[in-house]
Amino acid sequence: MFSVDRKDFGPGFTFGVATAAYQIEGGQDDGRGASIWDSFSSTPGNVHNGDTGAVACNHYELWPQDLDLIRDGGFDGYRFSFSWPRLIPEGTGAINPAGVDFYDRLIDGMLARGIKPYATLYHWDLPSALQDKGGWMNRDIAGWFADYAALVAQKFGDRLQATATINEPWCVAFLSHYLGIHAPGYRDVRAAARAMHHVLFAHGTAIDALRANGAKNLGIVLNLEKAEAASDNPEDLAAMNMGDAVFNRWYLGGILKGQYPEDVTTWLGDNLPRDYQRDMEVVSRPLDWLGINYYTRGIYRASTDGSRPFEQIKGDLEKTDMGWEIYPKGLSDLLVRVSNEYTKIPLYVTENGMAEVEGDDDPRRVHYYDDHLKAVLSARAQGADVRGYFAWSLLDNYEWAEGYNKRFGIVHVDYETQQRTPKASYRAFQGMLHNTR
Ligand code: IFM
Repeated sequence: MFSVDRKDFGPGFTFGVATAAYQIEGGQDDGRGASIWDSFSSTPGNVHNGDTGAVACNHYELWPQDLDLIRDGGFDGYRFSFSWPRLIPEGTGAINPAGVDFYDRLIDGMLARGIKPYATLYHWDLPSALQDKGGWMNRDIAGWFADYAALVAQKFGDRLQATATINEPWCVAFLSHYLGIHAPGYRDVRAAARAMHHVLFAHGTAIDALRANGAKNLGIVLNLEKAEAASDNPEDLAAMNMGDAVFNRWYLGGILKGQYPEDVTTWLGDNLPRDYQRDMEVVSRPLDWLGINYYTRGIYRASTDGSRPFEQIKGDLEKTDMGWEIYPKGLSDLLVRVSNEYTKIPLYVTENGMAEVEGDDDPRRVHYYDDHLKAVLSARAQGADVRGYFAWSLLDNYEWAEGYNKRFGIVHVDYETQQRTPKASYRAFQGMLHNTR
């Protein structure tokens, strides 16, 4: 059981669960095009155990029972993502009618159960045909993405509670083009610099396209980490400042102030697209809400060989199976910081949760959620306008480079039988939310 109560959050606060298309859907034979995660995951060495999302949780067929779980848990909303290559197999041009039908059924299924659809346009499964043209490194992606956004608004917009453009642009740009850990797996500063700008430029063109086609309640979802320094010495403090700039301030500053942090533009220099400044008005289009995904803090120190602007070290707090420190205070600190320094638009915690391989009894996860829900209450008490909280994730699912080895679900999935079994954490939410929807 949780120690917090639904009433503590006041009327109108939204509780939900989150997932993403490639991580749960499977269902690759309906005319869906290839995505960068299909080829990346089937290349040896990229993903734990060579796991791919080909079947995943087979949500493509089992969605009715998954939506029943959301309804029976008492959740108000379901945060899901559209698969771009399922809707437009080549990324641009012809539409896949079976893909449109699938999302029609899914959204209508939510509405029939009283669940509000919170959609994300892009949660990392870029159509391979667009990667062939440079993907996020190519400025043209702003147009391709806007056309895709317009299609989503036309087909589904009137039934969506809210729409986010991009999930976690830091991962799309830096993790995938500088650190090489996610598809397409580049380790190249120029590739990263281009992706860092284009992903936000495309976010802005998509906001315009969504609005022009009548979609309402628009936002973006950022993954933020509380940045801390390994020590008080000036080199470590400078490293922390740079880490914070690359991870947090690039996205917050660009989107909410129309300005990138100078320390990062100086570092990236000519690797940035020429005249990127002319796009900043589009990058910073007004939003209706901001989503924040929170998992842990980052501890920074000066790079030992001086080759990089910062290094991260492991802290000594209790960790999840991802090796991420459990640090609820970081969530309240971030929410308050965003509210004080960046924006007064409504904030949503669009993801929060922990990986742990346990059976159906997951007391550590129950505790984790309880502590983070208390952190949300603390942020609200300090003036942050937090309107909702989405648990990551409804189901155990495909954890990208970690494959099926890491389990984030509040519902256990047996990948052999596709049997779903609610864990204690699901029951804790159900106990708190029961009969309140
Ligand atoms: O599984 C991911 C999700 O796709 C994006 N946010 C972080 C989660 C846990 O790593």
